[in-house]
Amino acid sequence: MDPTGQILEDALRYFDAAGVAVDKCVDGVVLILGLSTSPERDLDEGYFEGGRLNFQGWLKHVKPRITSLIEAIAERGVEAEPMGWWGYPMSIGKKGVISLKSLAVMAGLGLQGKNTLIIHPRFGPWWRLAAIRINAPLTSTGPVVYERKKNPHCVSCNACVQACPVDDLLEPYRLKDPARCLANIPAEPIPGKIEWCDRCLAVCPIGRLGATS
Ligand code: B12
Repeated sequence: MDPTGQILEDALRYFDAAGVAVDKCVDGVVLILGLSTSPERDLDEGYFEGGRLNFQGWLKHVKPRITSLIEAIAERGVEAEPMGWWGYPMSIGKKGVISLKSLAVMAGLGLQGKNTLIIHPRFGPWWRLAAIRINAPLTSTGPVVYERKKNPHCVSCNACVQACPVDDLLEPYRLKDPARCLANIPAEPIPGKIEWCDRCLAVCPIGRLGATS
């Protein structure tokens, strides 16, 4: 098996989906990883503590997988490192935004839906993305360039657009004003626990919350 195939095989031991993107903003190549989220394995579980965001779900479920995968790749003599915080780049870096959604499209893992999220054929929007930088000339698994391609699943559906409580998806496929999105709302009765809005995910007819691997 070629090095790309070997590393993808390693990745699929820990994640539900994996692909390679080649982005000029990144030295080396990017291994994009997808993991489904569910009430039993809630990757979004998070708290506000002392004004800071604590992503418990990611630490519990993604960090150990990233660590094991990097070890497996190192055993093949290939250098790899998580991008951002345990594979979750949070913000704009020196070389521009590391957009996991764009990289997932470039790696051929799926297309954005009208709710802007990458839709998985089985999990729908209920999966999260992570990235590892690999210092090896792996082959891209997708169309290489990011294209604004409409999702065939969304052609005759407008459920997410209609469900958004702040009308932020009126121009589908992009958030009109990201600051208006009610993504994370600190909630009661567990003080500080984030109660995700997630209405544009909940109404998506593709996949369902709880469909884990
Ligand atoms: C900042 C951020 C947010 C911000 C702002 C989001 C935004 N769209 O700007 C806020 C806090 C609002 C947010 C909310 C959510 N987020 Co968020 N977020 C991020 C983060 C850190 C960066 C995203 C970003 O700024 N991208 C740049 C923007 C400009 O890209 P974009 O939204 O795709 O916009 C492009 C398209 O609109 C496109 N476009 C324009 N017109 C058209 C037309 C067509 C036809 C097409 C196809 C495209 C297109 O052009 C834009 C520029 O390229 C990423 C992690 C990462 N580093 O990638 C997670 C990430 C995107 N979020 C994610 C999630 C899950 C959410 C939430 C569901 C909350 C939650 N439960 O976690 C909500 C969903 C809201 C929504 N409907 O988009 C996941 C998405 C996973 C997936 N399956 O796609 C990511 C990848 C995190 C992860 N590790 O998995 N998020």
